Amino acid sequence: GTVAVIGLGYIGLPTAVALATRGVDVIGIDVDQNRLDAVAHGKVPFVEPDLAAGLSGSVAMGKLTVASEVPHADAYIIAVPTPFNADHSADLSCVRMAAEHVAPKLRGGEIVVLESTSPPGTTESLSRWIAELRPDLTLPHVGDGLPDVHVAHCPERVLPGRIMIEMVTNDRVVGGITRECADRAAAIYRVFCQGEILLTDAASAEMAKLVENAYRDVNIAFANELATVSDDLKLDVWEIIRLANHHPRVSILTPGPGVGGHCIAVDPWFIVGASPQLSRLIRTAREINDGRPDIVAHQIIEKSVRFREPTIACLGLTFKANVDDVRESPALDVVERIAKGLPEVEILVADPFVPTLPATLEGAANVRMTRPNDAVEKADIVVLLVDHDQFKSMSRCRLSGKVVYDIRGIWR
Ligand code: SAJ
Repeated sequence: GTVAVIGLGYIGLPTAVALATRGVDVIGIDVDQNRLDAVAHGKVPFVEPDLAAGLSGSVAMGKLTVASEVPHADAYIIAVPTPFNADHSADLSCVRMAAEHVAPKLRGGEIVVLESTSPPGTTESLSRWIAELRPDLTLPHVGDGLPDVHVAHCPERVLPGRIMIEMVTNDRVVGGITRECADRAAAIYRVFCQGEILLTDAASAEMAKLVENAYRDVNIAFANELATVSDDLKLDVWEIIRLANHHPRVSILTPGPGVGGHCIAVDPWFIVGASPQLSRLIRTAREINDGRPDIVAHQIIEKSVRFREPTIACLGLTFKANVDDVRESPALDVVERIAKGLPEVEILVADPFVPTLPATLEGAANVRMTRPNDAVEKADIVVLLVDHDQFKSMSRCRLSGKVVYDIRGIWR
């Protein structure tokens, strides 16, 4: 059968390629015409290891095609963004829009899978939306008999930078509105997933996904709080974590400038939104991680004002190492704050994955983009914000005589 993948982003495109390279006929749909054109030419619109070969191969073989309108297909995978609103509630408008485009094409017998990370109850809403749009079809509601159209949730859990590996090797949670829905959805993922496929109900699958990212957020918040507290106590957080991690049951994560990306900085809010009174630890962790860029920037600004006309090099702008993604990047946030806090100071930014100055820095008259080595050479103060491999392997002699703020602890 054919699979339509709606949304060719960081998750949809790799999923489309994973299916197409294994012989499934896949149609990719996106609202962005530039993205469709790129994919139609077998070109990856973002940096992700191992995606390019699979994409160009499946396009050349005719297994992956693109369309700007949702066609009829036997299965639909919805992988659209689910950001949050200013009040941290989930913005489900893209899921709703996908439902509106899929509903008219249904004939009965199809499976619709939501992959987008969503608050508990969203898959049930998706099913109801389609039912309202297509009163002629039977859709599943909890406890119902056999529906015409099956609806399930299969949250993605791949790590950017390792998507093509993890998509195959990770275990996968599939939550159906009915058991039959889960079984049908699981059949799609068995095509490429070598991990275990765990069947459950839709709301549990939604919550499990949120919990995975909240777990990581809470643990990173712990590390970041240690960094802030250690600084206050004039202690070296890296030394303390190194020592504590020698305990057999302690494994503290790495502090940094904060938490970025479109997953860990977002998903815990969906739990807080669903149960605001009771999610105290999860909310606090979010606030600690969101507050980190300001704390880091302040430390650097405070210490820099002692210098006369210093030049500051800021290394790294992406939200984490070895990716080109600056969405919700705490490193970028820190640079913006330093640039505003020290308007007279020249700031040189460098990131091997970011070719031009991101839009949010364009207005800053004191910020310039250069190559990493040039930035370091000209600088009095070096601020390391992202642990890219290229920075790790940078020769230490370049740093001698400079004041170094190694926020990721890679040069210890
Ligand atoms: N970070 C730290 N210290 C650490 C680990 C991470 O400061 O010790 C920061 C990173 O620099 C980055 C942020 O946290 O700014 C998140 O990075 P990440 O590598 O932990 O995770 P993501 O956002 O790239 O991907 C996560 C993964 N979730 C988990 O590991 C539980 C991935 O498996 C999910 O599929 C993805 O979210 C998603 O799409 O939900």
